[in-house]
Amino acid sequence: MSQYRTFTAADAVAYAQQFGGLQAPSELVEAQEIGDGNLNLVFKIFDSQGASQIIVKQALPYVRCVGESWPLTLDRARLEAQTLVEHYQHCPEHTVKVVHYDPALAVMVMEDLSSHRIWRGELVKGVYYPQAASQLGEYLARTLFHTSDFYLHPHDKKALVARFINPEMCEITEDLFFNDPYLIHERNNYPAALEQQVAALRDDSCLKLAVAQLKHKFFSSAEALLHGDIHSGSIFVAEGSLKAIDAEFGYVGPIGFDIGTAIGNLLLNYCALPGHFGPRDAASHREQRLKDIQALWLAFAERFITLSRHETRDVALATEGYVEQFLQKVWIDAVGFCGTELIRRSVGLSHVADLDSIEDEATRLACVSHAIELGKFLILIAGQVNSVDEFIARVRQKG
Ligand code: SR1
Ligand code: MG
Repeated sequence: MSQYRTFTAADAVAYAQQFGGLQAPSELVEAQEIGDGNLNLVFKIFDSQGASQIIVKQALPYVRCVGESWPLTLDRARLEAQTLVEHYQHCPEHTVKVVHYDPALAVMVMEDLSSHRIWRGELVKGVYYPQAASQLGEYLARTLFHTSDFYLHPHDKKALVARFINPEMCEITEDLFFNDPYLIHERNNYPAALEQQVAALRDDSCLKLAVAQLKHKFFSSAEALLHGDIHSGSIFVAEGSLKAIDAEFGYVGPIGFDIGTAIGNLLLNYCALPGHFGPRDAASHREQRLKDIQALWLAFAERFITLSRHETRDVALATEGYVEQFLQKVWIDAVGFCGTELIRRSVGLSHVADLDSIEDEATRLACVSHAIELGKFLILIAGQVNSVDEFIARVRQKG
């Protein structure tokens, strides 16, 4: 901590010159702070021609979107860099490349993805990337399989768990996903017109039991090194390309959490689409989202099974039929976690642009209300949804 100082734009340029690994570092002349997330400073570093070359990201010692009243560990910069480095080893095609990181300054330098765009923004605009969902499934399968007990020696797996202990970031997820929406809490943020619907979440004992089970799983199920926050704002896309960024919530947790968060964000977009395109034109975009969800799960499951057939090292876990049984449990977890993502993004502290940017107030209310109801429904029926096709049928059933 002693070495830590908050970077200015000039500091970021000097740092990129020193650690960016570029051939002509002296040509880096300018930095623009472009961070629009909830937590960090992000500088884009430009050369004298005005071309962006590299990114410098620094963790602040507090939650940026709240302020200094909510202090937050700087160790998250190390956890983010190490998670991305680990994931890059297993899936370089779909993980941003970290060039350098420094735990004391809580800084990392990474490849510039200016040729890509944030997936969430594209989904809101209705720009379709037909390969993105299956690429995300591929990323999740390869990173999660290779950091699980299927692949790692038990000693290495336990060392991985130890290296990625991430209590403060996990606590944010524990609170925002599994506590706040089901309590009266000052962090919650939802329209007054939805008070009755939100109060019904607090009063639903079956729902709260199901959420307790999911939270317990999040606390205690060390299945693989998760990204930990794999929503559409943590993903860059370009034609035929997808890259995951922003892994500061990385820890060894339940695989279904990453899958459920990813699917949940596609569903949040699904709920928001009538607010951007009107009910009639939204229909075709909604079909794309459902196709995306199917493609994501099928790509994930197919790759995970293939990897397991060829690369499982543990003799018991290699038993014929075991991986399929395991994935069935992951799927059920994913449906439940997906429901919690829908609810916490509608009711809690941290929202999504898909819903928040809907201009017409009445339409926005209807879309948010749909997301809450769909989330609740999915949490309650998770154990009865046996396949992704059934999931899609259930989503259609809810409007
Ligand atoms: C206080 S952090 C709020 C949210 O932002 C991050 O992107 C995570 O999704 C977290 O839950
Ligand atoms: Mg993030």
